[in-house]
Amino acid sequence: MKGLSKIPGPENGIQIKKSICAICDPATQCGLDLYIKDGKIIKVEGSDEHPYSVGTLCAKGAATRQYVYNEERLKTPLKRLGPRGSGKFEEITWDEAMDIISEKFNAIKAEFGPEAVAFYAGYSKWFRPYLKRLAHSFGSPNYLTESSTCARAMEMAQKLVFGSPGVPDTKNTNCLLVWSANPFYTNPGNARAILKGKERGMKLIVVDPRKTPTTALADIHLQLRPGTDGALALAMAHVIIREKLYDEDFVANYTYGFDEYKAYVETFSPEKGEELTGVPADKIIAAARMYAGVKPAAIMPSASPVVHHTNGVQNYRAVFSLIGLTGNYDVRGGNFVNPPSFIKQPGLFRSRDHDFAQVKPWEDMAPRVGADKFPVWVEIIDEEAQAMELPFQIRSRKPYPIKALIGFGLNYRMWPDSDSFLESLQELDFFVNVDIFMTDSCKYADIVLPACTSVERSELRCWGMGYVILTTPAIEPLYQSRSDTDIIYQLAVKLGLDDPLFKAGYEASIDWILKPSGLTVSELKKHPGGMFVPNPLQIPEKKYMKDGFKTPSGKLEFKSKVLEKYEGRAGFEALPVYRPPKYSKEATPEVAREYPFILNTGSRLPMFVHSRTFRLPWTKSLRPDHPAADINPQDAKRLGINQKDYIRIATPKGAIIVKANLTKMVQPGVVHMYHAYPSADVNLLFEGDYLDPLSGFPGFKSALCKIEKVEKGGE
Ligand SMILES: Nc1nc2c(c(=O)[nH]1)N[C@H]1C(S)=C(S)[C@@H](COP(=O)(O)OP(=O)(O)OC[C@H]3O[C@@H](n4cnc5c(=O)[nH]c(N)nc54)[C@H](O)[C@@H]3O)O[C@H]1N2
Ligand SMILES: Nc1nc2c(c(=O)[nH]1)N[C@H]1C(S)=C(S)[C@@H](COP(=O)(O)OP(=O)(O)OC[C@H]3O[C@@H](n4cnc5c(=O)[nH]c(N)nc54)[C@H](O)[C@@H]3O)O[C@H]1N2
Ligand SMILES: [Mo]
Repeated sequence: MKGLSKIPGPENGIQIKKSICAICDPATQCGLDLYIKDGKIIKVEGSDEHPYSVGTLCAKGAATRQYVYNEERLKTPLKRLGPRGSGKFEEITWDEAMDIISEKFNAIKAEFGPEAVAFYAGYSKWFRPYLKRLAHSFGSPNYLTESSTCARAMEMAQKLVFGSPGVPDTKNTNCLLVWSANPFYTNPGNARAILKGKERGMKLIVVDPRKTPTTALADIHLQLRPGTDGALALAMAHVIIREKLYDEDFVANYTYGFDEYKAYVETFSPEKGEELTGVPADKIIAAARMYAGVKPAAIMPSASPVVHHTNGVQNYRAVFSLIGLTGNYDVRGGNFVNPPSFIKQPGLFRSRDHDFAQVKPWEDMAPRVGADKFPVWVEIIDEEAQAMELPFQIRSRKPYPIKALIGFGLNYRMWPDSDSFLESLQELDFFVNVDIFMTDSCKYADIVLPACTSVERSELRCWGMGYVILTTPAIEPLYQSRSDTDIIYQLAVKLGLDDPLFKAGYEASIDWILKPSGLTVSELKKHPGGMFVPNPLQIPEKKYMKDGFKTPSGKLEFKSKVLEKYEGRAGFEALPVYRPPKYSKEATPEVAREYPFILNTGSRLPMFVHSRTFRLPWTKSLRPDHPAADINPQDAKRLGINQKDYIRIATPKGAIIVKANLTKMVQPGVVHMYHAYPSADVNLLFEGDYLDPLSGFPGFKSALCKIEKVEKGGE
């Protein structure tokens, strides 16, 4: 029975220490009970008292020991000896590493300006406010993150429609419209909330091109063709307006641009919707009636699948407009505005993490990377530069050169046309990568620094139910690894930055950030497993009635005033205009003749997180035949492909060879391929500028490809 097999106590020298699992990031961190003996983790369990994970762990968290004690861990700082990519390094001390980095950065700053040094965060979120502050204190606007392919475009769409994002109040809703997520693989908390909702009779509609554990529970599954979300949402709006199911009072008093939106929506009959999306007209009608008819109703979006298209933001604007149409904005059980507390996560307390990170106004620095190409990004995204542009600016040196880059978990396979990014990296004068493991990206760095894992560091986290934790190291950092924040703070000192909070230190910074909440480091340390926030914020409904909307018109915008300025620029239309994906049978029939399949990449697998868990024996064993692409058995039969045969997936840009996995999860005509495999990198198949012009997001989920059986393959 749980916990009984290894009873902690002085007689056996076993202690239980609390921590959190950060193998995935950031909304889904589970509480960990770590059994420690002689400074080593001997067993891992989920923490029963953690209100988010309530004792559970997924396959990845259960493999924590294989992650922490992995033989691929970086052990010491390294300095490159051989050519970039050769993997030849010499071990150096931390002092030497910090001296080399700070001297190089300061020399580049003196010659080219601080903006010539870029600071990048991969998928990890926990150290971001400190890293952004480091960049800005140094004087560089070029703090960039992985969110340039993840959450920011969804946020852009939300900001354009209603200013402040509304999160689905799943606990209180009577109808949940899941627009693209598959939380049974990606977000256990949301999956639990769906199961609970179903128990109390909540209706469930799921929009997904595939069959998944989430669609299996749905009352209505809208199985659209990838990248056609905008057309589907507009057809649903057509039904809602035609049948007068919309909230006339809300629309009349709190929205902008309804008449033009209505006129546009009139051209999207359910039949037209069916033609564009592949979803039968009667299902579109049924879904529209259900979503508009049941009150309150909430839309659960996802960070990536809808915006990984060349028309992504406009598509999500069409989806979010449904929230305005039905008056489900900022109401309990609808899309409720619950302001984030720390690192974009709600926690029912106020903090100053934004002010902490943004030490300088943007106007006092050079324009951010991507500012020219993505003006709407600059106008409404406050956090960072657009990282998709980084490889281009390194090569073009326009509008100014980028000479040095420090990545915290930089993985070049995250970018489309990953090969070209690798070439760009080699054009830099100086590249530093900080990672837990020796990755292929690290092999191209001049200096590599070893970071420790979540169980070896101190980290602040919060969860939506008003729970907060400041972890302390459960074990000492292994080898010579250090926590990312230690590295950031030490670098700030070495760089000679005149920054009071970097001088005061990490914990003093947390106290400063948490000041408005009344929480303190010393109080948090008394609760090693975390604590409920003492006076949780009571957040009222319909705050727009008093404060208006944070949009230029002060209303919810069916027609965007931000975008009105760009009249005539393709992709920047003020109405949520539907365009088919840049490569599709509608937009490029000639390409589609040669490349008849839709290539959809990166749908998550339950046992992998991007590139992180391929190296763990337990998680790897759950998908032994990989890299593999999913194809429908009908397509396979037609092409003479059997399970585990090797297939070649080719786009106009390139080709990879992988195994075939035949599954009815996938609709005919679509090939699904997981991303980030070192031995079959699907991002080689995308051109670097295959992007949504509005957000700069890559079209990872709707390109065109062909497949053929081949005799021998990669792995
Ligand atoms: N084709 C395709 N490409 C995609 C996607 C897709 O769906 N399809 N999805 C996109 C999306 S949504 C995302 S979020 C990105 C994710 O892409 P990445 O950011 O590349 O994600 P990871 O591979 O998880 O993490 C990058 C590195 O961070 C390291 N790391 C882990 N924890 C820490 C830590 O605490 N500190 C430090 N310093 N390093 C750490 C890992 O070892 C890894 O080498 O990929 C994007 N790319
Ligand atoms: N196990 C695991 N969990 C993760 C991650 C991971 O790598 N592994 N990554 C984390 C990250 S960075 C992210 S961004 C989230 C993503 O979280 P989710 O969005 O929940 O996961 P995905 O599998 O990327 O996409 C969800 C569904 O979108 C569908 N989809 C694909 N294309 C389209 C489309 O064009 N339109 C619509 N409507 N649906 C489409 C896919 O079929 C898939 O079933 O997961 C997070 N959680
Ligand atoms: Mo993501």
